[in-house]
Amino acid sequence: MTGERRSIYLTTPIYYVNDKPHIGHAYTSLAADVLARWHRMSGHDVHFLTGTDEHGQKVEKAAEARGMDPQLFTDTVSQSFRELAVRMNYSNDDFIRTSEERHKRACAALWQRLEANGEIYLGHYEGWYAVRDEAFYGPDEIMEKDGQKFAPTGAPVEWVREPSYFFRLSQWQEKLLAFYEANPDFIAPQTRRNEVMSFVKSGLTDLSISRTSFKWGVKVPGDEAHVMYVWLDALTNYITALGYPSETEALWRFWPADVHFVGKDILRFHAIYWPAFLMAAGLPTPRRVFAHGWWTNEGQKISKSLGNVIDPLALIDEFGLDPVRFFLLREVPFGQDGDFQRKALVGRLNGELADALGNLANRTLSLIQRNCEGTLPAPVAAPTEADTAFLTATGHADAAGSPAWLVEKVDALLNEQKFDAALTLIFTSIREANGYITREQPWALKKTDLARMRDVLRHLHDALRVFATVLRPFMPETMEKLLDQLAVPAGARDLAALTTPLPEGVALPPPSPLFQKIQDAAA
Ligand code: ME8
Repeated sequence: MTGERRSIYLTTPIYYVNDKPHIGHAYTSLAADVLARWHRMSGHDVHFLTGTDEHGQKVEKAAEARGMDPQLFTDTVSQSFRELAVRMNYSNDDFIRTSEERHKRACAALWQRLEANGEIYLGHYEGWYAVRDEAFYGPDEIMEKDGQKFAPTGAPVEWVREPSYFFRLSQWQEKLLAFYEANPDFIAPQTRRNEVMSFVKSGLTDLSISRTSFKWGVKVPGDEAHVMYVWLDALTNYITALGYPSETEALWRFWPADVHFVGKDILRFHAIYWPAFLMAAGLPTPRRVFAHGWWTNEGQKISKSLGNVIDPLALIDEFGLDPVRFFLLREVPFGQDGDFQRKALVGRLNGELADALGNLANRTLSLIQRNCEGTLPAPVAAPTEADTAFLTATGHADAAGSPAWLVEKVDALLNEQKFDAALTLIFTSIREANGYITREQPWALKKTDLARMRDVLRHLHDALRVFATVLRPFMPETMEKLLDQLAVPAGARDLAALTTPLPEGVALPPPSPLFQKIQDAAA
């Protein structure tokens, strides 16, 4: 939006293909999608990556349980994540699968580089492992219940004893702490940064990075009895997708990543192991890892055994895609845990989308259609005090000028991944616009002061154009529809175009409702 064009790289976690996607997976990718769309609309060069994590014991076991060959099984489940991306209207530039050849090449290259740098040695692992988390746990982290041993995450653990290669993570403790100090924005939100730092301060041990007790993984170069630890394999996806090990490839311009979006459950892997691997390999470290919170369903933990897993596709079928996209980012401050409540979804959809935004657009556009021959009027008189107050409140720097501050504020908030705050700000402006239309009553002016009515409608049209533009990344389809109804040309829908007013006399198509209200007995 301002300043020079930058290359921006945004990623989601690559999801395990042990089961079909649910609302949590949809949520992380949605956040990345909105930011990708915003940056593109600001004129930046964006690469947005998502995909699937296909190796490891967890996936191997899921395939076994269904009596399927792991490759065939992952082909099927990976496809359901691809379909989710299409149904959620994500604008990802690539979809990576860790069973692809390009990825195996990148993993081997990274391994060899770490080995050449003296960061890897062969030893023996003996300790606890949780297949569900694909993570090793120290003896002091283990809890016992009814004779069963568990990780702090609640995942059952098993005792593993096998030959293993190790990464010298213990040597990186001080360097990691110095890195966090030098890069205060690397881990967000701040509370999570403190957690990671105290974990690192408490001491790091060398990390087992290969397994020998199963086969479904990337083979260790030069020692095929070992497959790589699935997290070393998985994290590498972020550079595979940019052409690593060829650092001269065009896509390499996107490294380091601007934001790795992750859930809080996998922050440690991204904030500790990943920068350590990269520093050890002599590669630049990502700029930020943002760990968002955890969704529950009507107050309960989401779990298959409770049978309360929220299927994003069912939600889309019931409420429409854009209301679901809007709700997920509007309802809960990004970074905090959130509870999914149907009642809240219906309330937001009816109150904010249908009433506040939908009605405003419909009333304004219907009045223009009926009373201005369906063409865009130009302001005639100098703005009144009420007009100036309204235009300023809805983001215009001045009554005649550009919608500077709203766009700049939304930009600043989105650069900190404050999606909810950006939406709150936009909807506060929309409420101002509703106040203005109620006070000015253009429908009454049509009998008393036609020129004034035209001016009021024009100001409302300008405000609606700003709202539709800044909301485009959140609700792409519906906001395109609104921009069509506002007669904003396809080439004038980015942020820079907002400074150029639409010419007088543009023909507007007949308006139609943007959102359907929900009459919800279940809410
Ligand atoms: O961890 N609320 O994959 P995964 C919010 N393959 N977000 C949720 C959620 C919930 N209830 N449930 C899941 C893995 N998520 C690894 C990642 S990356 C190199 C490898 C989201 O399929 C959230 O983003 O278990 C979480 O981090 C991710 O799904 C875990 O997906």
